[in-house]
Amino acid sequence: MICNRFIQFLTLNLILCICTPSLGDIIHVPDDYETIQEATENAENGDTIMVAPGEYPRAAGFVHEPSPIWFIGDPNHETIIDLGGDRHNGFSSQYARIFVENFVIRNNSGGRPGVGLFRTHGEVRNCVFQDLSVAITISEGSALVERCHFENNAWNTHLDLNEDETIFRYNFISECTFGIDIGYGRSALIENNTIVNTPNAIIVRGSEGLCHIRNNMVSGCDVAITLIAGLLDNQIIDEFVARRLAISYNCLWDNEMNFLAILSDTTDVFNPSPGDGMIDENPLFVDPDNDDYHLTADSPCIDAGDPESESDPDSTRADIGAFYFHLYPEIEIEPETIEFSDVQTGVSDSTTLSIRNTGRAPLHIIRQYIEPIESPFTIGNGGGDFNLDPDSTHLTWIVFSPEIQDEYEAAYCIESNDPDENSLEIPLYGTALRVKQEGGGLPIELKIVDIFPNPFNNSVIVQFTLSSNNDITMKVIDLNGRVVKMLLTHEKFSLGHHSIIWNASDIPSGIYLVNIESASKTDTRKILLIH
Ligand SMILES: [Ca+2]
Ligand SMILES: [Ca+2]
Repeated sequence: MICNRFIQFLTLNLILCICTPSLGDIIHVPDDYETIQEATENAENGDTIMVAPGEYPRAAGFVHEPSPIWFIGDPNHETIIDLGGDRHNGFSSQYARIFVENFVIRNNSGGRPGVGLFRTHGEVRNCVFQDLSVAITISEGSALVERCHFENNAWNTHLDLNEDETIFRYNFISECTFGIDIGYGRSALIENNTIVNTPNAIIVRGSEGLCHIRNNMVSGCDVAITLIAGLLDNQIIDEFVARRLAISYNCLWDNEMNFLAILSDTTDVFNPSPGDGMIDENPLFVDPDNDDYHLTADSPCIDAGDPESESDPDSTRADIGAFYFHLYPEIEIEPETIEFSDVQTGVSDSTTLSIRNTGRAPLHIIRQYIEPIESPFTIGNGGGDFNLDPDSTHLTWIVFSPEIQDEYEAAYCIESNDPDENSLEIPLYGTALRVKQEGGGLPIELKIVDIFPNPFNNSVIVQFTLSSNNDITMKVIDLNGRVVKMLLTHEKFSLGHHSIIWNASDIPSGIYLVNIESASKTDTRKILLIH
């Protein structure tokens, strides 16, 4: 619920800031104003300040307005706010809602924040925070902090008395003193962060609200999750932990200690609730010695996040950590060619193609078609677009219905999201013989010519002939005479050969009778359905 709300929120903001500048003006720094502060003082509510690549000694501090306001730097992190080691804030807002994206903010001192939010809501995305005494402070407000890198800061995110839920997701934190520090706030969602080589990775203080900590990777830290609370009786620690912390689907690996509770009268190890998806195995990083904490293909953290959380961009279950491992679908089709031999003209034959997903991500079939369109080959049941989960198979029927004696050649084409085989072709061959003539070559009666395959397990083709244009009713009857399926009800057919496909997946196995009926004639055939 909460995630969806924020995603909608995020999407809306992207639309506001990128797609519809008419809601506010776009101001360029340094083209329109030389400094970010000057641009901010001249901006109006809803404006966007685009800051060009370059190094800037200051960002902006403001009180009530403009609000909301967007600050957008270069997406490749070439817009740098270097605070020169001084006691300066980067962006700091009281009451005004601010959105900060794509900046590198670095190098200050004296407890000042890179982004400071007081009594407001702010969103910080795709920023790099380096060598700061505090990266982000949020006081009596709330924030969304997403896809940021934090390196070598004393304090990363410090929340105090926040009112609404604050969200930290997909952040990478390395070599900081404190990772994510939830102060005496009410609630927070800490998900899919990777925190390494940071003495105190996640700290939760106080007793108010619930902190949901899921899908995080914490490795090489002194303590992964610390709970600090005063005035508590040690006897109720379990109940207290359960009320304050929901910890699930995290990989805590190679830390000195995973859980530590510091209470008023004791310091103790606590155990949140074992068995809820926690992983205590080597996450198999690509190259941690060179700061590459992406996952390798055999990592136990792939598809090991909370199944309830948002899917990864490859449509698979969430991975653990800030860097998901992209999985791919793999299409496999059998047989490699299809050949129909000696089919009588006016009659249909059919066979199935098996489409299998042998990859690790969902296979999306975008389109199936026969090339050229004008050919006696058609796609029967199983055509169209669909999704196929890993390790599943789908059957598509190929039908050959020649009208003229000849040799035919065409291709069945399938388009999918398999990255290296997004378009595949299966050659189709068919030879047609002249129809067996009874009388004058045209069908002389109402008759079921063939039903195949028989026995069948899901789909069956019923072929019939008509001696004249007629209204046809076709039904399936069980051995007690009950109608289990109406296939046709007074439908007009012209004289000649016809076939229809019946998908019987919703009917139990058994012997059935297929009955065809016109105003004056009727014919019945027995079939065996085996699921
Ligand atoms: Ca995944
Ligand atoms: Ca492939």
